[in-house]
Amino acid sequence: MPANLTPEYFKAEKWYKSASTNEEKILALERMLAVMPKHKGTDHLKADLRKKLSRLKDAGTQKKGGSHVDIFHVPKGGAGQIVLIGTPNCGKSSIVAALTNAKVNVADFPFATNGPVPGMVTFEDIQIELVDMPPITADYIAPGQVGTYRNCDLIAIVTDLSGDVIEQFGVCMDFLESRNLLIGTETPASDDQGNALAKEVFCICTKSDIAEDGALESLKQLCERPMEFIEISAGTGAGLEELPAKFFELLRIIRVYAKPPGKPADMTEPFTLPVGSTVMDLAIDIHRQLAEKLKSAKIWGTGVYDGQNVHRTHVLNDKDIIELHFS
Ligand SMILES: Nc1nc2c(ncn2[C@@H]2O[C@H](COP(=O)(O)OP(=O)(O)OP(=O)(O)O)[C@@H](O)[C@H]2O)c(=O)[nH]1
Ligand SMILES: [Mg+2]
Repeated sequence: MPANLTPEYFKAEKWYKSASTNEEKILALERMLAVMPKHKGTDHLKADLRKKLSRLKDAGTQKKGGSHVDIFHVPKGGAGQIVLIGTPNCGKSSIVAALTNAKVNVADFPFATNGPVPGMVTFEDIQIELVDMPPITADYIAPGQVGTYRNCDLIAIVTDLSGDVIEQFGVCMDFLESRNLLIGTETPASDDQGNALAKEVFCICTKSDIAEDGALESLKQLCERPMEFIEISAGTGAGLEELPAKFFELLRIIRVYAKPPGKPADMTEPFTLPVGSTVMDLAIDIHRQLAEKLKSAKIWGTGVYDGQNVHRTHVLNDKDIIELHFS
């Protein structure tokens, strides 16, 4: 056993030993490799873990199609996917019920939800996907559940302001941290292949109608990382109206409308792109091969005059209208 292995490493090793699916084992091994101190003494162990990892990955690709369905794989829909995490009975399903048409199970007993349920939230002219999830506790998380968080765009921790917020928040943060899901910790945000592992996180504080005095303030004080806390009540509807705009802002996306030359822009179905995207990124999003033929672009929107010619590196803003010309 090499010296200098850290508590973080042992935590990941414990996760590996308790993992019940190959997919989760892979994630745990990746975590072990990511947090392993880098020095000569760990070379052997590193090689060993890499071997295990590649064997598991091979097993995954060789598996014949058929009976196994991963219920925690939620295909992405809409302009972005936000997945809820929280302890039992904290109010997750009630939020999805209030904002979407999804059929979720709201109940006054814990563990009422046993699989992911996606719903669509409307924000102005786009749809954002919100996924209800089974609860987690300090000791239990459904096998494979981590996969939904791994695949999403944004994670929302739900805390019940009428309960022990510090305990609930701690359980969620411990889970996310130990699975390498938090952006900005010392561990890398992506794996060896450059796949994103870590996610942005924010917190929805619900049941404000029956909140304990000072619950939200104590939670904000406790949280060491910059994080958005949004207070709502699914019971009375307080704060719910502002949530879709918040989701849009936190997903860090923009909407752009494509205008065919000589015709009005199609204002019904915007393209959605990450903040910071350029004219060229839009062209690639429309059609990769066509993008190579991009000759010029005209824009109507923020910081430009109407119909201004812009370069392919021009950074787009929300609600810009773009006319692309191809050669
Ligand atoms: N007063 C009040 N009650 C709420 C609010 N949101 C949810 N509840 C109640 O809290 C209980 C649990 O709500 P759910 O939405 O089912 O909680 P959950 O987090 O999905 O629970 P699990 O699926 O078991 O993890 C239900 O009895 C809800 O009616 C709220 O904003 N105010
Ligand atoms: Mg539920």
